[in-house]
Amino acid sequence: MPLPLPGLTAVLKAVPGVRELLAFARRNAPVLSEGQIAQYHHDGYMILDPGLPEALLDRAVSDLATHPDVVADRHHGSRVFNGWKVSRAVRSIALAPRVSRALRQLYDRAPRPFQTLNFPIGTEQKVHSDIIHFNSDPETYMCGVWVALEDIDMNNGALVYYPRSHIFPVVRMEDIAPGPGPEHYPAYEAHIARLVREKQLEPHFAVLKKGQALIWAANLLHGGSAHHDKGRTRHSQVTHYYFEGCQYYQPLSSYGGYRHLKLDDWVR
Ligand SMILES: O=C(O)CCC(=O)C(=O)O
Repeated sequence: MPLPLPGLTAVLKAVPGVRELLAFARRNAPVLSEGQIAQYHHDGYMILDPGLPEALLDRAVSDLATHPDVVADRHHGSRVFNGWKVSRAVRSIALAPRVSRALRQLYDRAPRPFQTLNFPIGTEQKVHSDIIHFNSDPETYMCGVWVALEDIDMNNGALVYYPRSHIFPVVRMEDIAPGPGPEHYPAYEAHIARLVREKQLEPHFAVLKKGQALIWAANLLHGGSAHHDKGRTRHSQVTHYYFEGCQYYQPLSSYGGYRHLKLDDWVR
């Protein structure tokens, strides 16, 4: 005779605190296998399906469609900075539970999303490591999660990245220029381009289906590849995350012993 499990479940759920406990367990259930975690740390990136509803992805695009930063003077650098402040869909993507759980598994600390960027077309941004912009103490507790808001292929500006480049020594502006200031950025880009050439790094391209995400480690070299088909869009959202319990700072405006700290503007 089958056990009366449905009835038993209902009885258990009626016990005070059990529903909350179940919800907590669901929220914190692992989404990555040990193999996926090892692959991420070995290669410096992983592709994840964050399980975001298509309607949410479309809403993020339509919410920002008339934003002045992407309407007037559209060019490959066009982006909406911190669109989460005006679009609940952008915010929901940045706070996606599956992404948060995956990041917690990868870093063993709670992720803290600190900015969103929404791109209507490919950035064609030169190759760089995010550490030049955002660092933490302890180092490398930072990552980017790039979500395709439409299908991405080799003609509409796929993200380019270099697997395993995250294990190279961190390049600081002070290593290649007289100081950390942003005015030396072209020299930094030239240095990284040379590094890629000299080490004969093999580019990979984030050819992703709508809704897929690429997570990259803080020091992974990446950029935007050529957006060949000018008649197409490349809607995407990148959210940058730090992790709890660190000091967060911006190296390009940190001089000598002074650190330009990231203060309280977390995605929330
Ligand atoms: O989306 C892209 O093409 C580049 C994005 C990027 O490099 C970044 O967010 O750090």
